[in-house]
Amino acid sequence: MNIVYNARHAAHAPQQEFFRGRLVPAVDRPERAAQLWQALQHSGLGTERPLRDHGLAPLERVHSPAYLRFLQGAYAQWQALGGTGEAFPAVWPVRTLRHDIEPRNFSGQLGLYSMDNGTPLTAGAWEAAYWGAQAALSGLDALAGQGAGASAYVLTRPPGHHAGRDFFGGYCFVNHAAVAAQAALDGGAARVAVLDLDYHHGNGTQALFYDRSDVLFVSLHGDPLTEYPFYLGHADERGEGAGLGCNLNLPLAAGTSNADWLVALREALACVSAYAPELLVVSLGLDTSADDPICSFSLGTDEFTAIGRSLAALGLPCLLVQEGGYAVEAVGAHLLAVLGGLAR
Ligand code: SP5
Ligand code: ZN
Repeated sequence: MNIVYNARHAAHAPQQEFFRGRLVPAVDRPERAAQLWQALQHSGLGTERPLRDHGLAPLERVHSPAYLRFLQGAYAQWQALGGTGEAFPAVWPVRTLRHDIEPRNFSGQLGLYSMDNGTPLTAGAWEAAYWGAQAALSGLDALAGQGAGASAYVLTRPPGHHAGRDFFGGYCFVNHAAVAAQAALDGGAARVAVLDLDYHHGNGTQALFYDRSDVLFVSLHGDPLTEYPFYLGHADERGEGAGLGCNLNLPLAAGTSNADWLVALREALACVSAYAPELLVVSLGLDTSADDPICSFSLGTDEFTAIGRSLAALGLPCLLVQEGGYAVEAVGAHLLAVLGGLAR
């Protein structure tokens, strides 16, 4: 097992986020990744691989230049407006408003490039997210030439799967899994599958590849009728144009039993297998656990081990990228269960 760690995740250390109109303690805290890293180091499960800088070009294959420019300068602009602490949007271009003109006003830009007010934009968000994408690309490098059963785990935060071509949200700024999938295609792969196991639907990843046949997106998640991100992730979203049939959503009711979750996992894996990708990217959210503070599935160590074993059974090169998972005391054990199952 190859492991790449983005130590610069700690540059993004939000204190607060909005929840029901009030500022509450931030959920995506550096402690999450510290716990994961500590668990990994004591496990003897993998070999750390170097984090190499691949520059901005691979991010520009997924995100718009205007959005990347915005992200890099956002916090300085917020401060120039007199903003202190984390930046939060206050206005959004909803239906009937225009998306094709970037306002000169920074509040206008912040709304144009975001999807919610629950994602604190900190001074270090860009640094942490940029190096997260570099970590995912480095994980991909580690897999090169290692053969069909090879796997790599990328430990980073903030997560990425809610971030789209030109917006942040759901604690995500840069879509690391999508950047890696696109880089694999650019490196010569014909087909890449992305399996998203986070509790929340990966709206950013889905949207990025929705009309394409060279990326299969398959996701198990809390039903968006009741769960974030609410506006995408339904079962009738099957892809469009050339991508028709290359998108599979398996929304599950909050409170779904572990047995039913595993049935859905089997269906997801059968779909991945049938697609015969050259690489599998897993958006590995651990917020499906019974211990998670913001989610409503109840996976435990046995189920996380089962995830790892079923991924191994696919016999595909596998790049796992860390997404959500907020039960600081439990995430380490859950990660080791997945990686332990995979390594057997
Ligand atoms: C990658 C990922 O898991 N993103 C999740 C984004 C969820 N955002 C909405 C959840 C808001 C919960 N905040 C509650 C804090 C007070 N308990
Ligand atoms: Zn999540």
